[in-house]
Parts: sequence; structure tokens; C-alpha cells
Amino acid sequence: MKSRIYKQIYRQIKKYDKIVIARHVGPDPDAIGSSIALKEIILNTFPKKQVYVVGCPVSKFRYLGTLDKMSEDMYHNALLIVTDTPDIKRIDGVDIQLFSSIIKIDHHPFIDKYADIEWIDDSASSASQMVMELTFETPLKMTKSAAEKLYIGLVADTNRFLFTYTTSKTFALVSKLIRRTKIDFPKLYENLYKRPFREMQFQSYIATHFKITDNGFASITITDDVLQEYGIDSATSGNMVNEFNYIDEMLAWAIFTVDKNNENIRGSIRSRGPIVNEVASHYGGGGHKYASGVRLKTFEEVESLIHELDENCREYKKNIENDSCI
Ligand SMILES: [Mn+2]
Repeated sequence: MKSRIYKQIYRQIKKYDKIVIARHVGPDPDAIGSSIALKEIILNTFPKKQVYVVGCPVSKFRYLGTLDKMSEDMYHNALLIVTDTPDIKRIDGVDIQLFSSIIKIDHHPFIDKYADIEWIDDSASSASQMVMELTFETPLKMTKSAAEKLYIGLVADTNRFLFTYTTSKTFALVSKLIRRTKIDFPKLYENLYKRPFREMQFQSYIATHFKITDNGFASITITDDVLQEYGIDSATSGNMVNEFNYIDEMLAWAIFTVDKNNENIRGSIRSRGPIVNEVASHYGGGGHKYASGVRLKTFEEVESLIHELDENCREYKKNIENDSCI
């Protein structure tokens, strides 16, 4: 069954002379790494093809490579490949209806069917891992530069192999990648983890102001003036949620950040026990069981979601206590 999907995807890549690769808005290293790497891999295999990777550039991820500008003629007789994106509305920079064919390569739980070939593996650690797998299972040819990008994408999405969807398959693919391309992986961490001191100060602001309930739910709402004070954008603020795992008193935690540009409030939720994406879905959110995101319109909604997430922690704690009594 699996080998069929590799073949189907490879056949489409081989068939089209023009290929556009896209990913989600507000990209992370996995989205950018998987899409740019796939472009390099396709060009390495088929040097005569026109391959573009599009989407709004993010300056702090410039080390992952440059992006192409979308133009009208790029739609004509073209194949679109979207990595790391489960829903239509979050695909960045293209009108998907104008392509001849679409392939989705994604590791998030299913949201929208928008592709002719939907390769969804929500047990995969990252879209980067899926691109490694596709490349190794087909005649596509890996490059060292693509391998570096895929490694960074995978390491970012698994938080250095820490998250549960890091599997033996993840290690097997990474091992193969390193063996075949000889990437100098310790060197790659600097680009990924180096950050300005003000970010650390901002992290300390969050640690100082987190409100933690008796049920083990921590939350904070970051207003725009706090972002201004620390010189931090709302995406960076949301991503700080990844820095607070393994705190005794916190079972689940969330950072809500006012996003002035989009006129909404970005909620980033993490958990090391209670399942949070179901609660977030009541508010139009999504993501993984233990890592979820949501966009809210009002502070009332924020309060109400905080209340539900806290209740969720209470339930979880109660169940654990009951289990341990047996
Ligand atoms: Mn991803």
C-alpha cells in the first residue's frame, strides 16, 4: 500500500516539467526545510525541470535557502506539491485551483482534502522525514544540501528527537541520511538555536508571569505593548511555548499572544499528558494531541478556552489518581 503512494508521487513528479512547491503560512523550519529540500532533490534528479518553491519569506530562516516569486505563468500545466499543510486556508502564496495536479505531503491530522494525491502520515515526525522517506524509496536523488535542510526540519519539529512521534523509523531515516550524505549535523544546530539575548529575557518574562492553577494548567496572555518592549513578534512569542516542557507544576500550558497584523490572538498550547487539540477544536483550533494552536478573536474567548483547558487538566489528573489506586 505504502509503496504505491511513493510510486504515484514519483510518477507525477516525473511527468510534469513545471513543479511548484508550497507550504503553510507562518512557516517553521520543517515547512521551509521540506519544501526547499524537495526542490533541490527534484532538480538533482531531473535537471531540466522548472521547479519553484514559493511562500512568504521569513528572514530568520534565510539560512535554509531562497524562495521563488510566484507568477501567473507558473500555474500553466504545472504540478503543485504542498508540504506540511493539512488545510487549504493555510497554504501560502498560491491559488491551488489553477494547477493541473496537486500532491499533499503532510504529517498533521487530516483537515481538508485538497490534493489529487494525499499522502498523510500522522505518525511521521515531520514533513522533512516524509521527504527523506520518499526520496529513499524512489529513484529521486538526495543532495547534501537538501539533507541538511531535512535534518534541520526534522530536528526542529521533534525538538531534538524529544517528542513522542520520534520513532525508530525517524532514527533509521536520519541514520541513512547521515551515512549517505555525510552531513556535519552538529554544525547545523547553530543556525537553528542561536537567538538574541532579548528573546531569553522575554522567556524569563513569561516564566515570571505564567499563571499556574492547582490542576497544573499554566497560561499567559501577551499584549502588544509587551511584544514591543522586548522587540519580539507574535510568532516568536507563540513558539516560546516549546521552552516550558518538563516543569513539575505544569501538565499543560498555553501562551496567548495578541497578533496586531492579523487582528486576532494566537494561542499556542502544549501538554505532557492531557490531550489538548480536542479542546482547541471547540475554538476552531487544530494540531496534534499534545501540541496545538488556535486563533481567537476576543479576550473572552481566551478566558473561556483557558477555563476549558484547566478543566481538561483536572479531569486528566483525576483519572490518573483513580488509575494509581487500582
Ligand atoms: Mn511540520
